[in-house]
Amino acid sequence: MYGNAFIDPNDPRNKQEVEESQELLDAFQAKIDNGQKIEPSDWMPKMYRKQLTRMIEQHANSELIGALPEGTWITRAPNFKRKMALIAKVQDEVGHAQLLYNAAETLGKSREAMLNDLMIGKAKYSNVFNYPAETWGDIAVIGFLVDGAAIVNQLINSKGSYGPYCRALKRICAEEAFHLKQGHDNLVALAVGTPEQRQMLQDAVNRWWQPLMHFFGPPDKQSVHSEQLMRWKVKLASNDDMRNQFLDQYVPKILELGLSIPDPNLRKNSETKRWEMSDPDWDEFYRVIKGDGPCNKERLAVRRWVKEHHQWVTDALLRPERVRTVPLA
Ligand code: FAQ
Repeated sequence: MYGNAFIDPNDPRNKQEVEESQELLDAFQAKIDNGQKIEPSDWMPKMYRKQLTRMIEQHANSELIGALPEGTWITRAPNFKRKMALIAKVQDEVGHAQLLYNAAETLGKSREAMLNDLMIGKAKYSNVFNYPAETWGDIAVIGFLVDGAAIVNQLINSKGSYGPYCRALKRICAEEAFHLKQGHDNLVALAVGTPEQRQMLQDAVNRWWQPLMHFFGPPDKQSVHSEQLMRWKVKLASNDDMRNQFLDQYVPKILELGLSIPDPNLRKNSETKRWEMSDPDWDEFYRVIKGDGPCNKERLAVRRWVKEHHQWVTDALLRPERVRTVPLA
């Protein structure tokens, strides 16, 4: 058990979910409809617990793995100021994972189990982090557009029904606002730089555009969980609505820097106010999230390495009896 937030599902006091009467289900839904938050000690349907655990765990995993593509550029940052900013950002992302694992633990799954499921490839994390950061241009695009996409999603989710998740997201969004500024500063520096720098940035935008369109999940008609999650106000916008909101906010910002978007069919329909675009390759999306993306193996290998080499830190903190101490001469 890690921290004091973990609720042991085998403890008889936490067995409220066994009695799933219609009356309880109706009262639960009424609470959500009234805008009240659900807290860890409240009764909740088994499926609510399961769905939230799945979503928060995937989100926590994304923050942890999300530190890796940018982390590879810390030693190669173009100057000291950018290196310091990147170190701080990467550290923040790992901190976000901590906050989210804490929130997920309140639902009964231990952090150890979540990290283990991640390491063995059983648990998912965001598709975008299975792509390489090939140049410094990719760092600008991740900092501005991936963080921008994450903020769109997280601001919406922070108004959801589960108290611990919403509180974690409020804090995360505040920090992400700084990430966005460092991403934008990087992006502008390259966009107004030499022709080579502009080209490097444009290439990065071209590489990341499709993964970014995938980021918000499959189209609404293919989404498996949206309907239930929206009824429970865990999600407050559908995948397509979030994607649309992202395009509304970020397409003008990309175009005003003189960059282009690698989709000739992208345009806003003035009547429906919705963006129309080429259908992103959804087969690629499903391949990547099932473990067959360009960097999936590399990302999980890092987690295995960390487990192997840093287990002693966990042991020292949580199981000091297992740590062999060497007497000082
Ligand atoms: N990647 O039924 P739906 C960040 C899966 S944090 C991988 O529509 P749902 C910060 C989905 O799990 C980024 N898998 O799913 C940062 C399900 O599979 P399952 C993470 C995806 O839950 C920035 C299946 O497809 N953010 O970036 C993805 O209703 C920069 C069917 O899909 C969150 O996790 C995907 N993109 O909606 C860090 C936010 N999309 O579980 C470092 C919380 C879908 O049945 C640097 N999550 N799938 O096997 C959410 O809001 C939702 O879970 C969605 C998906 C919107 C992601």
